[in-house]
Amino acid sequence: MAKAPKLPIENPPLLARAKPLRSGNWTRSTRNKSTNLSQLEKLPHMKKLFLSLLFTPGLLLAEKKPNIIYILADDLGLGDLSIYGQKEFKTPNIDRIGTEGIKFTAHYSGNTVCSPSRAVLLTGQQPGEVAVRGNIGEADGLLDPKQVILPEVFKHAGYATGAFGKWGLGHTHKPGKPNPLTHGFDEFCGWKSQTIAHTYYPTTYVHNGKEIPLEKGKYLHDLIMDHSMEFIERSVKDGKPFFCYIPTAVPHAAMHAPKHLHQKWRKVYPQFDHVIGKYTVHGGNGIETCEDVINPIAGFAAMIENLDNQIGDILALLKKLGIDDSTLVIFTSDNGAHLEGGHDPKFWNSSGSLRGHKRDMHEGGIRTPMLARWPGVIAPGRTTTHISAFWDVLPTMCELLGLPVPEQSDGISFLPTLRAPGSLQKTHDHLYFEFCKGQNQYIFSQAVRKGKWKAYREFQKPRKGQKAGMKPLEIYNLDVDPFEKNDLAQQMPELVAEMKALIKKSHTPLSGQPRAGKMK
Ligand SMILES: [Ca+2]
Repeated sequence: MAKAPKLPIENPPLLARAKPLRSGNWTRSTRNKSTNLSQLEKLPHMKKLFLSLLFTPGLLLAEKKPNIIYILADDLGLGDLSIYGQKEFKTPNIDRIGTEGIKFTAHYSGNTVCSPSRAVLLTGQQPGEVAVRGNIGEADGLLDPKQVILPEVFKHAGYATGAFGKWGLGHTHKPGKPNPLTHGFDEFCGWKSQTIAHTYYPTTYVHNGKEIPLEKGKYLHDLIMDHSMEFIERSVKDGKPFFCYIPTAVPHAAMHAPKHLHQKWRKVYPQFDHVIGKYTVHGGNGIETCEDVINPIAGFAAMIENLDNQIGDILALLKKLGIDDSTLVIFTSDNGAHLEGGHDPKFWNSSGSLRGHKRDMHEGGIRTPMLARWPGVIAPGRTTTHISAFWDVLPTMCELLGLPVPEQSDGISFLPTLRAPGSLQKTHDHLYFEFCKGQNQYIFSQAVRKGKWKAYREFQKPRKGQKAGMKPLEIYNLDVDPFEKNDLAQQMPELVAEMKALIKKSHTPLSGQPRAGKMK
């Protein structure tokens, strides 16, 4: 077997070096920590300082602490929602989040695949700094336990915290191993691992660290969504503000959908009944099988309709519970549209006329929908072109809660944009992205978004007479060339040099860690 060549950068990093905290105000929280005053005496000095700040009148927002529901779709492209231009079907309930709130047109996911994108979201670290740079979601301990991550910020603020769906950062059921519960969630219900989340009919699921048999034929996604709504109701009953994180697996991997909706859409698109969607669940524990899907085109539409109905149920629940005005709902997706399980993003225009899909650094791989609704705070019907990204979510939530931002964060709060458009919103100098396919060094790419400019380059495998290396940097003007067709690099040597410098500055090579090609 040919030996894999080394990348012309330092080893593509998969695990981050430890980074000191930005301030002494944060230290790692533990599950079920309460913040009563008697406990302060037992805490280290700096943690006492932080917690004492929580009890200082006027430091918290004057308004009631809002509930947060953050819904993260999986591999849903920018063009997969009718509010972003989908013509083949409607997503009226998801669209409501945007029409009754705000639509972002330049929001970027944390990466072009699941695990690193989620790591960026939870840590607030930019893609060139974060611990995870590719899909290694079957490994455990991917997140640095010394970092204070998103759910822990909510824990510190006295919130109930729940996660429902695909964790994507290791197993969720192994005793003694990191899992959502050790990273700040009070409750987790979802898939046992990222790989098993490729099927919606696994043999088991995990609830609060326990692996539970799943009834044969039960569509796991629906069970998980039921748990998310029970969590919302229970939190309100308990009188606690809540952070409800719903990293749904929809519409990722196998095009499994509830049977009645699948049948409905097969009648709409009978011309695709000859197409069989296949997905193999690799890895895992070897016992999961993945049922083929007759007419995956119908399966995709049915999955989206099902999710859209459930978002409608959640919005109705907020009204019923009387928390509509005190709940911020955000809907987004972890990366661009996928090409698996018989899904046909070209048929659906899933990338919204952008170039590329999941696993590449063109806009279709990383630019993602984001809708945010908070009646009474976010004026309805707004659209923003503010350039933002997943690593902005942590500082946004910290600002919302009146808490310091954990040191590792590279983001900028977009709360000013949510509250009102205007000059208060700070902007990024640039956004940097990199992707290293977990176990394959041959696939590596980098991108920069700086204003209207987009820079892109990818690794070139060794070919006859040519060494392996990074291909020349490409430059696109997204204002006039959103599909990245017209490479301007030859005409703009100064911008090429500037972008190369930004790539160098933003990419942190990590030493002493496993190389991508040697990961097991
Ligand atoms: Ca994904």
